[in-house]
Amino acid sequence: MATPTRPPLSLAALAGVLAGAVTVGAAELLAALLDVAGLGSGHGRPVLAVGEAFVDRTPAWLKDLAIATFGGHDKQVLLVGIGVVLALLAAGAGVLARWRWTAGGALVLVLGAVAVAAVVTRPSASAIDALPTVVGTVAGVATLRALVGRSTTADGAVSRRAFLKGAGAAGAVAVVSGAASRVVGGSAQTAATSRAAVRLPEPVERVTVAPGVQLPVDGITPWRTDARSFYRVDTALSVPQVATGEWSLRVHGLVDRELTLTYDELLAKPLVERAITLTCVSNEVGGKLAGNAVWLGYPVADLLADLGVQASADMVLSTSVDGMTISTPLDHLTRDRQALVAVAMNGEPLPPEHGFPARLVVPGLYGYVSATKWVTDLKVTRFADDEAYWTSRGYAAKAPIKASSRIDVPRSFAQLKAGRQAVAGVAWAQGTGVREVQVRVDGGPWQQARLADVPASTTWVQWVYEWDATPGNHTIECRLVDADGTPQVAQRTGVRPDGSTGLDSKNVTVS
Ligand SMILES: Nc1nc2c(c(=O)[nH]1)N[C@H]1C(S)=C(S)[C@@H](COP(=O)(O)O)O[C@H]1N2
Ligand SMILES: [Mo]
Repeated sequence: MATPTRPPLSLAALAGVLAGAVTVGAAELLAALLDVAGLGSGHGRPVLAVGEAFVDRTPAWLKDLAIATFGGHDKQVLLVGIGVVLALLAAGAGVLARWRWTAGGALVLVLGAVAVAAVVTRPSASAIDALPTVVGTVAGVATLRALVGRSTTADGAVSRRAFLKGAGAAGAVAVVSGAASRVVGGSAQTAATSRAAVRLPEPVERVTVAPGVQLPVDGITPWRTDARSFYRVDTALSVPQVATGEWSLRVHGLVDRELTLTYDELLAKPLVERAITLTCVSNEVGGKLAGNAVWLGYPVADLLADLGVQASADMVLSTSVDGMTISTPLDHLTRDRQALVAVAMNGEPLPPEHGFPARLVVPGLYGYVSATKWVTDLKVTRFADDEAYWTSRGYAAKAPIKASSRIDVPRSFAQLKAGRQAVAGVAWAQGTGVREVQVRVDGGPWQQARLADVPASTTWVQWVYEWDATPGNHTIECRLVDADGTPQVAQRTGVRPDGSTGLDSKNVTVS
């Protein structure tokens, strides 16, 4: 038997993958240690940084497609994709190293350099955040060298055993460091502990939710959306974990007096409840990217009232801990006391996914121009001077929510029995409120649906139409008329640049 002087291809590829795993594991552990020591800024994790840099550069159409295809799972899909690409590249580095180890090592270095570039260009990252990736890359190169170098000794049998030993050791290092980084990365724990300790104050203004908000129709969207089923849209790949003790809100810019508010100071303000339906600009007609909750918070109008907002200002640029920027027309925030710096949702402190400790909630504007989660900074400014994240990515700077209505029951392609059938759903026109919802079958005359109660015009409203279904195939459509008497726009348009229009419809078969 010939004595191999190089490991077989498969083992070389495995060596590459293990070197990649050691790189990531070591970097994750070091990043977690730096964060716990208070030295890192929470941005030192290379895979997340690469993913977030990728999200920032994703063209809007691809982003829309990802949201439409994977919904709330778009992040997991992206991370799995990055993992697969990384594993393939790492295997490639192993194969290169088998040919010439410097070539394999160089590929690992290039990958490390890309990750470092992603890390240091994250908003609010500091130079020290690069350290974990640098150290991880060095560890990865060393692993590759040790594994490929070891098995190039003269005796094939011994070298294979030595390789497997080395591979086992590298695998163990990767798994243990990865697991340890989870344990050390206690920021999630600190944030969760501080959330559990929050005692919400009694609101000084309450929302009274009558039982009549909810129609007795099976399958209709509940009027109030549970936090767990509330849609989620954000660019952060890992949910920012912010403890109340480390949170503050700075208000500055075109104001006579700046202000910095701690969480305790915010909770000590007279807080009010508001029922507000949030809607995403990416929501297609008939889509599910809308949710309704009762929020508790401090009116932005009250917050700004004492600060002497200057006459030239026309916008508030809000920034979150994860670097998202959102521009909201000043007038929309101050003309009434509806817009909130919110701390709670449906009677509970905000869940981390929905912006704990605090977020903005503004009725009538799509989330990307209003609903900043994990908000820490409000800059009073002008549209002429500052541009927000999505505005520089092809979405409109100003985006009121377009009135829309949706059929929840029956479902598409439902098989129904002839006779009385409930057609029901929700409708929203947060600007004015919903006056009427109408239903038509097969393009016939518009028929009036019955509306449920609502505590405010800032929420969606449930509706139901009792349809006398006749045998055959039918198309059911709905539309709303807003409180000003304007019917919902029937013309179909896509979500970009400022929200979709068109009528929802369902095809059903009645027998
Ligand atoms: N920090 C931050 N806030 C954000 C976003 C984000 O990506 N990051 N997305 C916005 C968008 S596009 C929408 S539609 C709403 C969604 O809020 P939700 O996830 O609580 O439903 O949050 C807004 N606030
Ligand atoms: Mo959104």
